[in-house]
Formats: sequence, structure tokens, C-alpha cells
Amino acid sequence: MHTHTPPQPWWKSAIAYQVYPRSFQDSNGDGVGDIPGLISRLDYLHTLGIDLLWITPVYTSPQVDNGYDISDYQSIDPTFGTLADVDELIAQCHRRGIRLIMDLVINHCSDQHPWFKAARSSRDNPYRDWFIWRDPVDGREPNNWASHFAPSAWTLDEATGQYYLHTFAAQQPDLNWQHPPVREALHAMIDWWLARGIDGFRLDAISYIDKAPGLPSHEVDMPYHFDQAPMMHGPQYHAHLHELHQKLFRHHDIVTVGECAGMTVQSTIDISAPERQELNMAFLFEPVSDVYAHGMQPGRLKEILTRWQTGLHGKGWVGMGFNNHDQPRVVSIFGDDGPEHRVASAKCLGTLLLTLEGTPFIYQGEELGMTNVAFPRIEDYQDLSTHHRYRQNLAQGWTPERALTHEHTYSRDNARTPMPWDASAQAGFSTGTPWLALGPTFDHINVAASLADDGSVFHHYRRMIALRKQWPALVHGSFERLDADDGPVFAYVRELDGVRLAVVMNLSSASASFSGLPAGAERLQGNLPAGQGGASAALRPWEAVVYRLA
Ligand code: ISL
Repeated sequence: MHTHTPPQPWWKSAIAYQVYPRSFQDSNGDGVGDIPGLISRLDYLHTLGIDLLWITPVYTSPQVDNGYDISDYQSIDPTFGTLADVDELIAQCHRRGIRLIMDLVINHCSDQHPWFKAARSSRDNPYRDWFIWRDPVDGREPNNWASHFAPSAWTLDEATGQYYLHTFAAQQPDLNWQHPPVREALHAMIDWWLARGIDGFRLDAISYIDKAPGLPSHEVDMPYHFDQAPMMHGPQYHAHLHELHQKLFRHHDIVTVGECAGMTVQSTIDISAPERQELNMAFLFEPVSDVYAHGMQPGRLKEILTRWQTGLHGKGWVGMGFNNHDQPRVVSIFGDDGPEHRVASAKCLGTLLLTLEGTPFIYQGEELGMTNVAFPRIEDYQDLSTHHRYRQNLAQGWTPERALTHEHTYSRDNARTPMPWDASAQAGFSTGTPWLALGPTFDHINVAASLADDGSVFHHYRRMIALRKQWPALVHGSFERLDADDGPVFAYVRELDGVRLAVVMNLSSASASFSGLPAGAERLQGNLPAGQGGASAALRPWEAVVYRLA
């Protein structure tokens, strides 16, 4: 049929799904999800239609940051299972045509990793230079960089009298990528994982591996100032990524996805253009960051997506998604999670995700329309960054009520509540007490109810995934806007080899009208029962329809 398209790598047409293993399925009643539990739910993911699975870290870790603090890269934390379980997971995924990618956390490790324990044991230990140490300046931190999860990015090691750098928590010391043995050890570890048969990596916080030379203070005269600029994208950044590609990635049929901060269209091209030989794609975060900062404004979202869709086409590639384990639930911040519009808005946002260029990443529970939670007490939250931000907000004079309400919207735990499988006790997630409380909605927002209801968010995602598989224009096609204003209607055409699909959606909880749909459009899929349609259609709240144009 569509014969003019040159061969394309498989990962462009893949549909990815992110699992946060701790919160997906517990198999042994300890209240924490694990790998055997995940394996027992693969058929569910297969039913949804995904073919790429990303799991967040399951390596041995003190779990200060839920596994993003790794103390042994080549073993599995007993909480999650064993290496044999991972081998079984790989095999069981592959049996179902699902590729598996794992998290690669190589900007930092745990302070309990043997490398760091050796490094801090004395100034002349051979591992000292594996991390970034500086003498105190005027009796305090070497510069004014703030950490993501602590006031300062530096912690004093009392015994040796020097500070070490940590972009994240003090228990997550940054590795010194300028020191060749560090890169060699990481390369050997990556090679070991690739030999086990995994299908690629999501590279955690990768922009931070190379800092501004000399680690200059921010010019702002504050003891701790949060500005990521000098903490990332140093002069060797691209060389390090290229080295990973040359030595490791290019020898395997894998996919590499960067979690990169502060990306522009151009810097995404610089990482993902094939001729650069670095990574296959970087996640697109600007939509989420913008909604975070400004609230959901359709005009802003449309401008951002249009800029990325047209700017990257034919040049670079993104991982597309509005949700992950660090973000509030998409239906709660982009959509409308009230009883009237939750289902329609979740389906509308799923339609958006699955009709844009860029490999779609669905985050667990998104396909159920899971919402944010509002825990009554700050102690109910487990995430370290939630507690850090809460303390910062109290320190700047907020009342506890205001600081808690802020976390109801922004806490990372919004995304981390256990997956609700059914309406039974603990939602079928665990026979024990879940490590983080379930959201209160699991009586009606759960997998069993979603599978049984043909009008559920789940079945809409499943149909949209099938539609994307059926129409390569949705993957590879060009992007052209049909609407021309900053109102709630977002309409665009994806075109490939003469096949033209139009997507028309109303990104609001009020009715809207749109008159730009060409005559003779054939409706392929919608998120509400078919209405009048036609050239001058009234769109119901959050209505989203995909058409084939003549
Ligand atoms: O979480 C964030 C916003 O809510 C981000 O600033 C996040 O800290 C940043 O994108 C890096 O995230 C990644 O590395 C962290 C880990 O805590 C996150 O879960 C991970 O996605 C440190 O490894």
C-alpha cells in the first residue's frame, strides 16, 4: 500500500508503556510491587497493544529515591526479585512481541555503592576521583548550586574534610565522567546488560553527566540557587553520548531514550539525529513543564506541540508523553478529573498522545484515566522530593495547609499510587499493606471495570493504538495545523504518501465549534458516540475525532 516510505527503525512505530514496578503488582504480600508480579500482568499489557516496555530501576538500592540510588548495577534488589526473574521477564516479554528497556542511572549512584564507600574512605583512595570533590571555600560549600532534592548540591564529608557534588539527594553522589575509569566501568556494566538480551535503555538525568568547566557559582547572590544551566550540557556532553553509541549501542538492535533537561528543538536534533550517532530520542517535556508553570492553556499547548512537530519532522525524534513517575496525573493537570469530564478528557488526551509524531509513552494507569490523589497528611507522602519541597515552602513562610495543598497538585506520589486491578481489598495490588496508599477512586477506576466497559478509557487507548498501527501516517506523516487560533480546538492533518488523516479535538470542558474540516471526511475513531460531524461541527467538551480525508 504505502510503498514510498523508506524503511524506518522499529522504535518509531512502537507504542511504549512505562511500569513503575514498585506500584504495579505485588506477588509476595510485602506491599511492594515486584518482577514476578509484573510478569503475571504482561497479558494485560499485550491486550492494550503495547510493544515496548520501560521499567524504572529494579537494581540493588537502599531505595532512598525508589531505586534511583543504585548500590549494585548488576544485581536486583530483593524487594523486586532476582536476576533470574529479570531473565524470565525478558523471555515473557519477547514471547508476546514486547521489547523491554531498562533504566540506566549513570549520572550518579548510591552513597552505599562500593565505589563511593571506597572514595570517601580517604583522599588518596584510588576511587577518590570517581566522584567530584572540592575543598570548602570560606568554610562552606564550594559553590552555590542547589540540588533537586536538598538545599545544597554539596555535602561535606567530615572525615576527609571535602565536599562531594550531588545533583540529586546527598545519597546520590554524581559520578565523575571526566575520569576515564568511571566511563570504562559504566561501559562494562552496560555491555553486561545488553548481553542479557534487553532491548535498550532510558537514560536517567543524562544531561547532567558533564558540568560547566570549573563548576562556576550562579551569579545570583544566594547560598543555594536552583538553576540547572551550569550543572549540565558541559563541553564533553555530546562526546560522552557518542562514545556510548560507538562502543555499545550501535552493536545492538536497541532503542535509547534520553531523559534530558532543558531541551529545545535544536538540542533534541543534536542528540537524536541519526547522523549524530548519540541517542535515538529524547523525551519531550516542554508541554508538561508549561502546564506546570502556567496551568492548562490550550493556546500555549498547541503552540508548543506545533513547534516541536514541525521542527523535528525529518530531523530528530522524541519520546512523546504527558505522564511519568515524576509527574502528576495527566487527566488531573491537562484534563478535567471531575466526574462529568474525566473519561472524555482522558480519552481526548490519549487521542492527542497517539496521533502525534514521536514514540508514545503511556504511563501505568494513564490508560485507566487515573487521577491525582490528595492525601490528608504530609506523612502520607513517601517521595523525598515532595518532602523537600514541602520543607522549602514552609521555610519561605507558607502555612502547612498551603504547602500540603501544593503537593496535592504536584507531588510525584500522584503517579506512584498502586495500580488498581479490581475493586477488592488493596485493589488486587497486594495481599499486604501497600507501601503507598491507594487512591480513593479504585472502587470504580480499576482494570477489571475498565476491561468490562467498552466505553472505558482503556478501550479507547486500545483502539487508538490499533489505529496508529494501521495508519503509518500517524507515525511518520507530516503535521499541518487546521485551526489557526489559540482557542480550545486543536485540529491537524498527518499526511504520508497521499494518505491524509485529520485529528480534531476540543481541549476544554465547554462546547466549541470548528469549521475547518474539509468536506467528505470519513470518521475513523472518536471518543464520544458519533455526532453530526460534517463541515461545521459543534464539538462537545473534550470531544476528539480522527478522520480520513478524501
Ligand atoms: O522529578 C522532577 C520533577 O518533578 C524532575 O526534576 C526530576 O528530578 C528530573 O527530571 C530527574 O529525574 C530522574 O532522576 C531522578 C529521579 O528521582 C527521577 O525519578 C528520575 O526520573 C534522580 O535519579
